[in-house]
Amino acid sequence: MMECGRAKHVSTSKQNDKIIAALDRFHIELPSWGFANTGTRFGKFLQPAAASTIEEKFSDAAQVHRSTGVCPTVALHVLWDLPGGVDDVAEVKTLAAKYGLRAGAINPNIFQDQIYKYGSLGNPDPEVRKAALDHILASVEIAAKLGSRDISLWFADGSNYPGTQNIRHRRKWFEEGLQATHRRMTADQRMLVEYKPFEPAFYHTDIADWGMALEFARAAGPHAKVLVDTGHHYQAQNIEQIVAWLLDLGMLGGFHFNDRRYADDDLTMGSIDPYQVFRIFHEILYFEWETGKRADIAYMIDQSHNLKGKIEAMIQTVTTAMELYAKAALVEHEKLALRQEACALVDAESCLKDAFACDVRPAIREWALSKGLPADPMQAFRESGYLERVTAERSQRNMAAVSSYA
Ligand code: RM4
Ligand code: MN
Ligand code: MN
Repeated sequence: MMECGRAKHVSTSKQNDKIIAALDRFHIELPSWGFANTGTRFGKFLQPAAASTIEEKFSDAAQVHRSTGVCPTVALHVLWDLPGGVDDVAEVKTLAAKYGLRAGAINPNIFQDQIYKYGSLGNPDPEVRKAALDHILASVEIAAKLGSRDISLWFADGSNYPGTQNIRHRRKWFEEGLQATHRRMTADQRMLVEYKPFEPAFYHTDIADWGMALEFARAAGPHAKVLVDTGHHYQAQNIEQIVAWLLDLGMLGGFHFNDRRYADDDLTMGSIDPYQVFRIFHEILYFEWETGKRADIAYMIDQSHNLKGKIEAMIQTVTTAMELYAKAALVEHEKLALRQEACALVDAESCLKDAFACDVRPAIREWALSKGLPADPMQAFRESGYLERVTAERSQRNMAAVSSYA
């Protein structure tokens, strides 16, 4: 049995080495929209320090990267971050570099304009489908110019009532749109197809689950993969099994991490069920050990906090991600494989439980100090005075922007 699973509870030096090696290759991408004022369907509670401009978003993201060391890229939503499209690329590049960051996944916005009331690529109106495709193709170009590899596609398409849309036609239109997108991509780019079972559509969603996303990705072309957003599943769904399947099929492209209690709640990663995140990371690391291959996966955060301070919530998220990844790195794979083979159920399960129970925080602190990073990212951020400074700079403008649901 692993030592820290019993009396000691902190990692041994051999385990420290495993944690350090794991963290050396761990990166997680921040979402630009996680730093802006966002709300619920019913209203926004504004935060005086929230970012409104792309420069402010990069500046805030840089605080998270500075304190944790594992977030060099920022995912962008085209209309929110590059409203001028391709013309904004040069400025975004300059700003990213100014704050020591890079642009990450590029997310087209094919869900908010009035024309998308009945869908984007799945809309019965060919002109709307074309407008959506044009925007996605422009996003591909933006990504290429920014040097971003991933085009991350999430569609709000679907319908609210039985019988109101032809599901098969919409499926074909989606396939055509995704194929056209794939043809426009460079050989270095990837398309990530995200699925979601409901919301904003509440009867059918055009890409409702991983099977549909997988089918679309395969139909689109060799550089299309599936994106798993942990909040986009039905209750009790076994997400790590989906992860294991997609890994085995070579079709797992990336994650949007967040936690949930009821629906797509976008709560802080690991706040409700840290063991689930651990199990996901475990499946990935077990696959890597068994195959000797590095899984090519983009880890991204997809959260926007209404109530927690945005930068602090992001630091908390990244810290949690590092801890759970480090715990997963402690699973003893050889032992696990033998125990699985022998159907030694209790002992096999213990391989996971012992690793999960291990306190990896001292090893993470050691890793951070060896990289010249603060041992305690949250404390370092709080002591930096950054939040007070931007609160003073931004609060007047933020608090004037009150909006209501109706
Ligand atoms: C969706 C989905 C997408 C995100 C949009 C704004 O629920 O998770 O990834 O970009 O929200
Ligand atoms: Mn998402
Ligand atoms: Mn979501």
